Amino acid sequence: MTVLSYIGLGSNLGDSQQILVEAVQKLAALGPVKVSKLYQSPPMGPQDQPHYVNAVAQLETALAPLELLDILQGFEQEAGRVRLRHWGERTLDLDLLLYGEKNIQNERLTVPHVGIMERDFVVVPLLDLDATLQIQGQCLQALALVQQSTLTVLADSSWVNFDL
Ligand code: ROI
Repeated sequence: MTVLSYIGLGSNLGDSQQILVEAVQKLAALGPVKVSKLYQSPPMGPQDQPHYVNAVAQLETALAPLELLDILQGFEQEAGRVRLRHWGERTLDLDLLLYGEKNIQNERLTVPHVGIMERDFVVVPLLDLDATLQIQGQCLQALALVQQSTLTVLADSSWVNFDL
């Protein structure tokens, strides 16, 4: 039994686009992966930090949520994850946004991810992957922040080469 999981990717330190490419290539070793377009996004949080590069990946997986979380945290460490301050700049963030239709709440993990509906840098790329996506009965497409998006498209969904 597999589920479709959605993973948010963000970086604003180092060569952010290359860091996201390498993260998605590692995800692709776990199972079938699709990616959203690649976006640039103004920082949510302190404004005196660089813009973020953001995307979302869809991973079809048989891994349990906490197994997947462990792997994502391993990938963050391998990318030399640096986090300078709360809501500040970071080398690589991999957030487990959605795991099928499941609601999960424990000490390590909240799914759907907290704040998902308020973040255009999550909602807009999710809609690239599934334009009909609903979260707890709410159509993402209908959210005001989709129309008022602050994102800039850096590349269409061909920004990762999966043939390596
Ligand atoms: N802001 C943007 N634009 N993109 C992110 O990925 C991001 N990640 C974060 C905080 C610091 C909340 N701000 C962000 O963790």
